[in-house]
Amino acid sequence: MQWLKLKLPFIYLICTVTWATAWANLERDPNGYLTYCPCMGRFGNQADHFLGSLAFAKGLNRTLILPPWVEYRKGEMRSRQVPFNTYFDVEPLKDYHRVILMSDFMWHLADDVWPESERVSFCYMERKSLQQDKNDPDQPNCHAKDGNPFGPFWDTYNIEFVKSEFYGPLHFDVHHSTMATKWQSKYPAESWPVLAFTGAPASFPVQLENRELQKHMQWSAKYRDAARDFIRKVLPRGAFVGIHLRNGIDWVRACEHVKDSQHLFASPQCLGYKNERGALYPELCMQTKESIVRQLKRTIKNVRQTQPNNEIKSVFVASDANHMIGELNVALSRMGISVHRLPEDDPYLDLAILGQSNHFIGNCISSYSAFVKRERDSHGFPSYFWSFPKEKDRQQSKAHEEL
Ligand code: GFB
Repeated sequence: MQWLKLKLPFIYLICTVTWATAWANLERDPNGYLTYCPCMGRFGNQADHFLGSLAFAKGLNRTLILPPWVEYRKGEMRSRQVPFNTYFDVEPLKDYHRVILMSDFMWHLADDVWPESERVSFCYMERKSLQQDKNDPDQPNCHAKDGNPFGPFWDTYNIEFVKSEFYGPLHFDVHHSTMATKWQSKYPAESWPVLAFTGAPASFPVQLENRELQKHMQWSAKYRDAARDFIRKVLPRGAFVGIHLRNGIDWVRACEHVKDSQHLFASPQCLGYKNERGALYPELCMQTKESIVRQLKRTIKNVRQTQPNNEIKSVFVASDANHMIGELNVALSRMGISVHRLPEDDPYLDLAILGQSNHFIGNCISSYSAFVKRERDSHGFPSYFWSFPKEKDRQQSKAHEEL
């Protein structure tokens, strides 16, 4: 008891300092805030959009409100919102720009900064509602909460909008023009403390200039530890290749668009933003099992020759549908290589492990693969893409090298 009496003032001091620090961090930003719904696509798309939104917030010198990740579960009508920091740490983002978790903003600052009567939704131009009776020609609207995930997203924080604002023709590229100044003069923070966007204020795929912001997206301790444990406890000792096989039915359908496009989803990551490294071709999107096995064996042999001290011992497969574990085990067993996957589907843990592999082969068109590629680039780890360069081009350049 005596011990507690002596310590009480000290405990009180610690609590006061911790409390004061927490609140000091939540002081109102006089430069304003930016919030948006990551309403397009799944994780890869949302991550691309996140990097652009982060750059945009910095360009406008507004604090970025970190949105939760929007997830879709089979059989559920409404999206689930998962707090941003479930997967990524908040602190490393602050090395680049001011950010605040959406829950912190809503619980501690919204009443003061963004009272219910002043919640305006921003969209480029009128966004028609799917319910015809809601569309009033005299009162065009963003219908920011119309449909899934739009409604469930803002509902998570009990946000209702009282008005709409159309920001066109302004856009989000703050790298190549005086766009940031235009936003600031049209929407000064004093009269527009919060800009709330119906969708992400960013392009898809991620703008070239914003790719490097990936280095500020660092996995939360939970995912870092889980990835490390899997690598240590399940994979055999030695180097491993991480591969991403994107082959679900949605992907088969998406790949049909290759024939009428210059670019599809994340394809600029290998072809270049102006197709400077070639035109789109079907195998870049969907590969045959034979070509996957061929490329994997070739990669392993190359590493054996060039890095004899760090021989590849295993392959880790991440996939949304067919992991090809049987086929790959048969094909690689003679090379003394085992093939592994997670026991249960976990898109985030798959990503975290792929990020740590010694070598990575991904799908150039997939924004899910693009996340891994950017993360690895930020660490200087090597990555390759399935069927890239094109088999014919590869043979030509090999013949050229041999000459
Ligand atoms: O991330 P995402 O936008 O990438 O969407 P793409 C694909 C989703 O599929 C991921 C799951 O967010 C995961 O939920 N998924 C994909 C995986 N690969 C894996 C994997 O290796 N492991 C696990 N566990 N899950 C495009 C979208 O997807 O697909 C387009 O960009 C469109 O918007 C198209 O929907 C059909 O870029 O690959």
